Amino acid sequence: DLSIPLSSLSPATPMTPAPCDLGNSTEAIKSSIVNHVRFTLGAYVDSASPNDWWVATCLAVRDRVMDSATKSRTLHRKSGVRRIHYLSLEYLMGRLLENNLRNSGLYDSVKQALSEMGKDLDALLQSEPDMGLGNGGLGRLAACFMDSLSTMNLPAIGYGIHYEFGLFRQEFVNGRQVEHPDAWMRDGSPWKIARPSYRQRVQLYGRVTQRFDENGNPHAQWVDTKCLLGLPWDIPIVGYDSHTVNVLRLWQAQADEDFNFKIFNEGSYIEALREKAIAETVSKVLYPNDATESGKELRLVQQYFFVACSLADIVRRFKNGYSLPWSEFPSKAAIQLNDTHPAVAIPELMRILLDEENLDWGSAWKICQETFSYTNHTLLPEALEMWSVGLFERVLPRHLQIIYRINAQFLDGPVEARWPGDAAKKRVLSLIDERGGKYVRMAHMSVLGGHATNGVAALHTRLLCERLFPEFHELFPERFVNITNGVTFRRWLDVCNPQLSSLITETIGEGWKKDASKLRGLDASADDAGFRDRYRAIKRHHKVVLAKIIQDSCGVCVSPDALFDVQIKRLHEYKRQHLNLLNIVTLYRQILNNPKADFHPRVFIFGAKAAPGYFLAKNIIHAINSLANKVNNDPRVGDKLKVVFLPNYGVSLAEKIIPAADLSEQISTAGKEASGTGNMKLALNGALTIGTLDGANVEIAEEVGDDNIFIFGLTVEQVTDLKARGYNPWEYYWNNEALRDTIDWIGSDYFTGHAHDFKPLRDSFLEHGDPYLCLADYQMYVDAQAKVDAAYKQPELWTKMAVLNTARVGFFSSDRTIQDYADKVWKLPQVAVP
Ligand code: B1N
Repeated sequence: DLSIPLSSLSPATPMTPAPCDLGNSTEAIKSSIVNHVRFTLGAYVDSASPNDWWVATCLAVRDRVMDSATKSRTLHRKSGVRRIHYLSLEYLMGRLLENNLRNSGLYDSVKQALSEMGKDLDALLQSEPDMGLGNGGLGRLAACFMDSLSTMNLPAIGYGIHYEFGLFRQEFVNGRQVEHPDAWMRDGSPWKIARPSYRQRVQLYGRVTQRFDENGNPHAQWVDTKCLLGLPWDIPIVGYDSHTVNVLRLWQAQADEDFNFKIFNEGSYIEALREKAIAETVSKVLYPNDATESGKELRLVQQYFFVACSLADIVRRFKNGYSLPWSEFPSKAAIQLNDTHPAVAIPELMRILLDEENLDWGSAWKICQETFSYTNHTLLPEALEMWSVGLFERVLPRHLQIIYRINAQFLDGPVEARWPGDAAKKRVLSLIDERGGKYVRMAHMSVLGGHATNGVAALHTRLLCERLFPEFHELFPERFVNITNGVTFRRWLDVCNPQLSSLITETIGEGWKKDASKLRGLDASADDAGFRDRYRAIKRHHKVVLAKIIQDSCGVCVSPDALFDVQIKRLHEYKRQHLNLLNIVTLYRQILNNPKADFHPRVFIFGAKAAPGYFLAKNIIHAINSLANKVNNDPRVGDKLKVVFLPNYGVSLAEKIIPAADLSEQISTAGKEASGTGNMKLALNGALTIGTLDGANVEIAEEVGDDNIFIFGLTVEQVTDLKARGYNPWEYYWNNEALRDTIDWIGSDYFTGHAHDFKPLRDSFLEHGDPYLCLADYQMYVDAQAKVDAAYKQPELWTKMAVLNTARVGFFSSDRTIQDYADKVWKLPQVAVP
């Protein structure tokens, strides 16, 4: 039993006056909010702006949360349990106020308090800017994990970068994507707290020399470096119905004042400030790439900067908190690498242990392996991080030396023992890729430097073992584990769909909020016509709300009685938004050719950002917008078909779209989507999936049952066979008239008046070999869509299927995912905060 008496948590200081009333009564909250309006913001209650009220409300909530944060921190320190440190370059948090209100149980009293002061909580909630410090699934997963860690009373710290600009804001101009900077914290943020006393200094560049310790032993010394300071900002993470408040600690880069001081004294005032500005670019902006890597120096500097700050913070806590030998470090600290982006943590911990703490190589390496574990999020070759040795050597010369030594010991040790004299095996296993230039393979280092490597869905983990790391898997089979992704049901049901949340609680009690497997209790309700009516009414309500958003942001009027068909995710060829487009164009042609056909009206809804430098992705956006423009204004089509592309897709927009979706498009080429997490959120909210057997779709199909999902397309094995035989998209083109007409139409001047506009897209299908096999899956997809149409015409059947989806996706709660990590990888006990 790890619980500690509450009295031991706060130091006995009888002289300290009682803090002001942080109670949860409406009166206490009202006075907190008013105090913040007056004394924090210096505003008059009568004339405070909506933003003032929002800030004051956040601060009133934060005051209450900080108390638990301090208690959690003290308990974790005093009980001396192991903590998990989650290292991620991205956290897609979205808005925080509503989540914090619902999780902390303050929602009703704050709503009441505001309403008694003539303010509308809902309006305040919608005015919060999104904290969009991530690209897509990987960053949103990190945010869901933070929620689950606090909810499940696990001692945790999330580490990341305090980007001044998050993911760009997207706008369409004549159907084309235009990017704008996202100044999410231009006015500051009430959720973050600076911690200047925990500032860190990190080194970069420079060269390596030797020094000798007191025993005359040589150690490497990293000298002539440039220095950066890292200022930590803490964001409290409130769990649902738990008193654990962990923190997300984000590092902001600052210039090293000492460094500047020298230049100042030499009289170069302007030069000194220029250095300062350069230093601050390190945490300026999030790289807008999802599942692609760019190999840019600033990106490597970003990675090392936040890793070095975080490790120094973890080491500080270990050294200050305990007087234990270094061999005990792993019993206090587990470190999870969210993909390879923070993998430089492995040589950095080695550097600290060897060069600063004077440990021998063997002891240091053992500590590293016991501390780290690595999550792989992609098999796409272009997303596997490789840093050129030249760049690495310039930025991190000491780390490169360490990597070379890790590599030599690995190749001469276990690899030589397992495959004596086999140079080919050494080439594929090496940490250095030498197939053309020399590159550091960050994924190999991550597998080697830790004790566990996991994939994010069952299929993905199998492919990881069989295709990406077969030799590593042969050497260290026990190191590979599957941990299927999950999403937090608080944000993705309770917050975004409170109506459905209430209906569920009314039907099966509220146990599901902490144990999602209890949702199975709803299975029986699928056969209850009264329940189905209410379920359908909730879906319709959200469709009405979304229709208004569509009207406002796209200027298109859509009927809530149409089938809402949704594809929301990053724009990437492997996700195949262009396969969706092929089907829509095909339907458009069918409607023109056969106006009387019995086709249920459908609204195709897209949300997606393309990486600014991803030319074909941007061409696909332009094509969908141009198609939308034609279809929506074609009187021959009327209400049968509408196509809308909502601009600036992100967490907050997702919260509006997901509860309103009827159909969830999960149509990636089999073997390409590691997991997907939007698929889980949509199924939870009662959208049926049309999808391939890829990523977590496979497990969703197993959970909901084959009758409650529309699966189509080639399997991973069939994709492999087809490619081995020699895939030729022209065969499909010539053998399928409807497909041919569709592609020809896209290549014509019909949509914009310029035939060349979509030539890149057309050529990708044919001239460039259709690398993601859209044409191979086209007919199966069109047929599956016809089945969807037939099923939607039977509302009772459809609703039954939808209810069964909600009832059967409990497995995809991130609480289950986090429990899997805690059990299988981190060996972390729960510590209840009283
Ligand atoms: O991670 C998600 C998965 O659900 C998705 O299937 C997967 O595509 C996504 C480089 C990535 N993999 N790799 C990235 C992001 C940013 C970047 O700079 C790669 N994102 C994923 C969660 O497991």
